Amino acid sequence: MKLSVSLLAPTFLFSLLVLAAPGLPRSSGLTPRAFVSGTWGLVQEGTTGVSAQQMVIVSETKAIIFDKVERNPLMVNGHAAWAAEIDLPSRTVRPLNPITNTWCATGSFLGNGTFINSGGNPMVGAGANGLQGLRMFNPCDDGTCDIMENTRRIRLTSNRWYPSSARLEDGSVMILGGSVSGGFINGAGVNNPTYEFFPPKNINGFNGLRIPSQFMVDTLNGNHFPNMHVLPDGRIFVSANQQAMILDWKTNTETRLPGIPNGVRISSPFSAGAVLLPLTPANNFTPEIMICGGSTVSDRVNPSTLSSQTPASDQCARLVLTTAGIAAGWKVERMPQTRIFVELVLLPDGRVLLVNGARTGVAGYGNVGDQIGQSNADNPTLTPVVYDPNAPAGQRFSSDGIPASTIPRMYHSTSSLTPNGTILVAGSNPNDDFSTAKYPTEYRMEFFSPPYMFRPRPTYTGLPATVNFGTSFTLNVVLPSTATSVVVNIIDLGFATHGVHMDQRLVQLQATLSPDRRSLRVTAPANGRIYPPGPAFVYVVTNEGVPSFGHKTIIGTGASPPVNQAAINNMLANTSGPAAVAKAQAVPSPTSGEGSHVASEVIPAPEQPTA
Ligand SMILES: [Cu+2]
Repeated sequence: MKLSVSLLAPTFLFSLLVLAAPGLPRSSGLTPRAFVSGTWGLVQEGTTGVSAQQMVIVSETKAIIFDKVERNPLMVNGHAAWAAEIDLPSRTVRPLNPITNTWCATGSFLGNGTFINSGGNPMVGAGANGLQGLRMFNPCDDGTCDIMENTRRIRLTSNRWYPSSARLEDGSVMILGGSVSGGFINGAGVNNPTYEFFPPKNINGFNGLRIPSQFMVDTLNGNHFPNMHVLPDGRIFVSANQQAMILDWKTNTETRLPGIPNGVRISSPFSAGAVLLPLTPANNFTPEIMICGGSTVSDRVNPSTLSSQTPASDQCARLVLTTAGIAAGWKVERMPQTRIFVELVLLPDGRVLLVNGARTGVAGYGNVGDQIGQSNADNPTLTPVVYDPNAPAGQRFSSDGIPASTIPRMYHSTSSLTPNGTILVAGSNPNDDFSTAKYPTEYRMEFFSPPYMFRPRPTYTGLPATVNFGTSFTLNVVLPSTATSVVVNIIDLGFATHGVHMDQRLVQLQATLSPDRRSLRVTAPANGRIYPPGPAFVYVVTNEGVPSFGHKTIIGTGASPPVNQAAINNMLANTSGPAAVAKAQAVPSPTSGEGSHVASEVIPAPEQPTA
């Protein structure tokens, strides 16, 4: 009989930890490789009412989702909604009412816990022009909060369709790239190869205006939704198309890195998933990036010559971002199947779930020669794969015990870890508008439950509402009887869209369990470069790999990011609001699909009445 590693490893490590534990202070400096094996749960329950193109967990009980303006069944203010709040315990939804079209926007939290959604799409139907949209949301528990927009005063410098964003060490957000108008793919005629900050900064001589990025020129055409990860030195890892770099935003310096191996393109419409692997005391908070999936097809041909049947890439590539790691280059592994727009979701036990996506084709809809319905992709990957970054090479991927879904999660689907440890999957809509064709507009929610959900769970109380850098706090814990030690993992659950998870991050904290196992002394991250100030979900994880519920706190002081009024004034004085939108002039120019059916007149932006 052959025992699989996933069965063997936890028992083996568990016994090591038990042997090591007696008589020693139960420090959590080690990264546990233990995890719970067994059968996963999968339930389909609840519907989202708007298609979940973008998903973000905003509190212990709420998620919000954004869609594009389309004929969704959920109504608000007499029109079809394109945003909604999900109540996770009851799996019900409440419509939200943004002013502008959130189609292919990005999202990040500020350091004070306010969520911002930025960029978007021109006017469609009831939705005003969102290309320069900047929408704010303060989470609430009482069903009264909504998206706040003031399109004349709070907006981006410039049009951004398919941008990315990242929360920085000062609690502000950087927004990078995108197109000035939409289409299947970026191109020189529509590129916005710049970045900006919210709130605007006077930095590098640009005083609130957008700052050029040569990387976003050099990575044309396939560079929509570049992957961004804030590194423990404060710089930002950025990858797009076949290239990677580190951006020092304080000096506007780009340091190029080895390109993505084997010619794989990794950003939309050749969307891979990317993740910053857990930062732990055991790895000395050394950053390592993993990028999975993508495609090797050309980004220069007319998309009608591409096929929904072309296999995507099965490559996962890892790069350690130290001098030695960069010199050693990308390490390539192979997933059990090829995947396009795969989601990489960090689990509380330090593993990564690969979920959603398709085996063949590319992102988007209405473009390739042999569309399925309107989908540019086919052959959905219905069974998730879990990846253990600490297992020996060759033994890291497993679908043992994971049920297959019956619901394809194609383009415009999303996934996120939730506070209680389940993984929420929603969305899929490779269509211009609501459609029942294959592949339809999908509203059904699914929840995957890893085997740890069925074990006795640790619980804790005493988490402060804010936890400042370098400070310590004590949790009162109740551990399962078999647990001998714990670690504390704080997770930024991130913002999911198009296979990209903005800001997703797992940082393991220094923590010491009292001899009676009832209190846990925890030390916050050292600074905002290890964990940018803002929301975190705190999971106490046993040596057997069983996490607690992830209660929410704010890392840092909870203060608003720095506001430079002169930079704001300069931005407003020297940029205009949403301008006339030309049809995409990218080469090749899309004549159908995403971006081909939008209003192109100048749209006066409505001002939201002030309360
Ligand atoms: Cu999109």
